[in-house]
Amino acid sequence: MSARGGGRQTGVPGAPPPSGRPRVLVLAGGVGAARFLAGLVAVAPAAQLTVIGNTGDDFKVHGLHISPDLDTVSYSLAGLGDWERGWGLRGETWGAAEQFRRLGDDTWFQLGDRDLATHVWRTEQLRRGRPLSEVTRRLAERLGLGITLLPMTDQSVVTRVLTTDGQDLHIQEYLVRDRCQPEIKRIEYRGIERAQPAPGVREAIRSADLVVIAPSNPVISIGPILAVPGLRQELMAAPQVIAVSPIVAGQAVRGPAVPMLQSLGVVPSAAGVAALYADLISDLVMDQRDQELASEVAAQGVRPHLCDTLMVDQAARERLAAAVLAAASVRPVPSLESA
Ligand code: FO1
Repeated sequence: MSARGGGRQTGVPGAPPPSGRPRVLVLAGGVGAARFLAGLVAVAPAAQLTVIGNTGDDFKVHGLHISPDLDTVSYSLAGLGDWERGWGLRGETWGAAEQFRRLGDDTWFQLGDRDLATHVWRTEQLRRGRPLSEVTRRLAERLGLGITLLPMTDQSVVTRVLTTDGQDLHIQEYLVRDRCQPEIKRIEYRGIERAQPAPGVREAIRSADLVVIAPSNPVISIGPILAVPGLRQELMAAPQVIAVSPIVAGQAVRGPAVPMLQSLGVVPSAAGVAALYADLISDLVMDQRDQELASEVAAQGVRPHLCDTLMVDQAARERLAAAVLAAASVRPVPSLESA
């Protein structure tokens, strides 16, 4: 059975939380999380929503600090995101990229003109000495997100991919420049031992009625968050942690989760995801196409919930978010419905 029991029971299973406004915390990477969150805010407008975002993908381009996962979540909740591409802003233009190219700068990591303004603004705020958490709070406020968005840490943590041919790549070099081609030997979260949870992160976990691990890459999106010293223990004491599997029928919905899970010796399946999170989660929302894996998930002490997890449009995003809330036994659903 799973080690999960819920150390800090703030709600009676099945009953609405005492505050009336359920506090839902989501651990988020980029595109998958952004899609899920767009569904969640629509079906749970009364929830007090906090998102802890991965910063292991953060990157410097043209001297600017880019926080891709925080931006993907922000843009999508602000209604500005490009759903087709998955990252960046809708209706973007690329004049600055053209000029960078003329000037001889690398342009494999593309920054659209409007997106560039976010990075210039963030970099200047950081230069003035503000921590990333403060800068992210201001950005969320100015974009009118209506949720609390927290980076996992204010310290620099960089996800690096060590390859079998001896390369040591920044995650963006692996993902974007090299199109996930190099064979992975090991993945490291460099700097993680010095990282502290950003202000508000521990408090958000301690006060959450429900924690949801979004359908993000377990290795490069959720892994760095769980590796911030102390956070895994905090999460183990949360009343209920539910994950959504990003693996459907042995394939990642998007991105290189399959070779990354394999590099950890984890089977790339919903059952593998359940095994990876088994000490944290009580429930796994997994795709109905993986029905035959449900008993394997249950054998790990994790309750399986089957539904269509492919978020092809807003209706599908909302259906998945509703399925997650329905799976929650510290139940935020009644008060959400009456809101
Ligand atoms: N992904 C790409 O595949 N190509 C790009 O040129 C690219 C640029 C980019 C710029 C800003 C940003 O916030 C994200 C960007 N992404 C790009 C997405 C990003 O590389 C990854 O999808 C995430 O880091 C993984 O969650």
